Amino acid sequence: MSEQEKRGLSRRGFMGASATGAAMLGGAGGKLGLLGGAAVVTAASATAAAAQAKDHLTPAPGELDDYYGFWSSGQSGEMRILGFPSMRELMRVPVFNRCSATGWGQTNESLKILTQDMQPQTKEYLAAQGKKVHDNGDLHHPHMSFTDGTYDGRFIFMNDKANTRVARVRCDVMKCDRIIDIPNAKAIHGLRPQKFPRTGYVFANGEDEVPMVNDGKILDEPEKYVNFFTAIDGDTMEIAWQVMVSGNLDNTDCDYQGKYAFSTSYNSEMGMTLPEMMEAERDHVVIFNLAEIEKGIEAGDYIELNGVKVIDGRKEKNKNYTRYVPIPNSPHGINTAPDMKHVVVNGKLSPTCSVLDVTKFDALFESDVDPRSVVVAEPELGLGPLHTAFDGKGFAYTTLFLDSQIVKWDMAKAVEAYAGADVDPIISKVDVHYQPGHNHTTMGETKEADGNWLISLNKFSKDRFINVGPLKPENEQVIDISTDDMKVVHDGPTFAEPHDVILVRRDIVNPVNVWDRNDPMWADTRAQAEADGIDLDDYQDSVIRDGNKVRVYMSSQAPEFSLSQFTVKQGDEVTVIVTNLDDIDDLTHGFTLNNHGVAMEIGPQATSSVTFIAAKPGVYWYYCQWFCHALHMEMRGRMLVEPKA
Ligand code: K7E
Ligand code: CUA
Repeated sequence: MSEQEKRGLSRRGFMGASATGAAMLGGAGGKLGLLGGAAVVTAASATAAAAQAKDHLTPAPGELDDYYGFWSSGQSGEMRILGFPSMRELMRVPVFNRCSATGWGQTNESLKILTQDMQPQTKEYLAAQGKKVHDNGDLHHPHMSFTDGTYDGRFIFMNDKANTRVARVRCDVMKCDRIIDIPNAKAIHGLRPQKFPRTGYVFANGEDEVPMVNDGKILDEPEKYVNFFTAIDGDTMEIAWQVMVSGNLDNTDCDYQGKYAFSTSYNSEMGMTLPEMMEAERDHVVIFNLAEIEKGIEAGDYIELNGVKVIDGRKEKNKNYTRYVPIPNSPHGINTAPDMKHVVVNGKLSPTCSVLDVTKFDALFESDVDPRSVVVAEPELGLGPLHTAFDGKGFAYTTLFLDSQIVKWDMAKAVEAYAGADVDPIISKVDVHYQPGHNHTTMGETKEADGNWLISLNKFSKDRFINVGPLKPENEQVIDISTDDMKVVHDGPTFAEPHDVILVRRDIVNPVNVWDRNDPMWADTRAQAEADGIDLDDYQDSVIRDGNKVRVYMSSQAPEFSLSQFTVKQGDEVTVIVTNLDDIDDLTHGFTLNNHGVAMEIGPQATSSVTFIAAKPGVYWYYCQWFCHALHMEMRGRMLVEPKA
């Protein structure tokens, strides 16, 4: 037996020797359909199988995963797609970041998406730094569009906390198609799409408060600071309205009835320093009454700020737009349960979760009842509750950041205990490694939560992997929750820094293999081609001169560019437009121009374009950087830059 096999046995063999281990394997095998007739598990076969338990998360070669995982990447600014439960990273979708592989942030098509919905003041900030686009983003919360309470496979929406933006990714091609700058608000954090009847609105929290008129003349007048909650139309990506609120908005979610959205809020004190922010015993959850807000907008009860209709829903205003429910100090995550009734507010600094009952929200707006009357449970769960996931069977799974654990608890029992019954809602706890932030169950934020798997996104990996220097990966752990216990079955390292993830049944997501030639992504490029007398679908190579602008049209078909050379003059602004005429699966080409910092992806049947200045005379090779053919290395050509006369 090799050293490796021995180690494998000592770590995993024990698990298999126990009955629960065998049961767990039966469950895992059943789910993946890989153990076949694993219903009869002998002790010996269980041990052998347990030794491979971890491997069974990875389907056999050629087998597919059961779920898509859409991962945020925090300060990396991209969205990632993983197969789940195997945790195999399948794709990185650039959104707020720049991407060397695809040319995101460099191609004209991506630059349009990155800049078209920028606020004028953002353009000013960037221009002052000699930039057109932000280089970074901080993407925390990717969430799919809903129809009737479950994922519908149309879009994924996501926030950028760093530069106050919201983006949308099209699920048919898995590319970002809109990025909007949110005015007034600062630092978009929590984000969730409306669940019912459909998305509909995308709700986005502004986390940092700023003076109402932020002109550099106000710093120390807390009463002049406000915060903004934003509703975006998910179809048009236009801002529907904003609500001015008291307190820093953290996370958000909404009901399954289409009536309310709600956000956790820390710093109800509106303090600017740590001690000031910690002062009050209680902060709050803000409940937004969608119908009342729409009525208010209709009736003209708003101010217009930077082109957005803003309703005043601050605490002391007592209008019917919002209600403030006191919650123990500094709540963080807020998660609506698949029972379509309960909402779990995670305590963070308080060891409790507060459970709200959405059926009691109407009363809050209709009469003068105590806002705390919507709280139906407040179990003490452990230290540092941050986020909660659900299995659709009445159980909740809450991450305990400080305890480095996940606690499984029974929501119904928590409600009974709050009403005075002598019951303990806590079912079990499992150690995770280390300090979990978000967790997520398969389909868990929809009414179709299936209770198969839980993932814990841990902020620290410490000793779980071989050392890679002072900067360590985070650690994400897959937990089998198909039986009564929670079993950690997989460690997966990940780079900076996923906060949140959604796990979507694979039948819901159906991307295409080849682009539609008429995709709106390159509509502007197509229009320019038409103006140049070029039909992008009936390809003619052309070099069009327009003053000192030169447009170079070519196609690519493995293993050749249609133009093996072209000539421009020193100082020309050159746009290279490449159409990939290959129309089969998995045949992406690229265009990289040596020593010009120019590179882009061109998917099958796609058109991409990139613009640069030909600054220095000489011969420059361009080549295809996407391995596409046995003669891929030969897929290249030359640009001649002639010296200025
Ligand atoms: Cu808890 Cu930004 Cu969702 Cu991170 S937030 S953990
Ligand atoms: Cu085309 Cu490599």
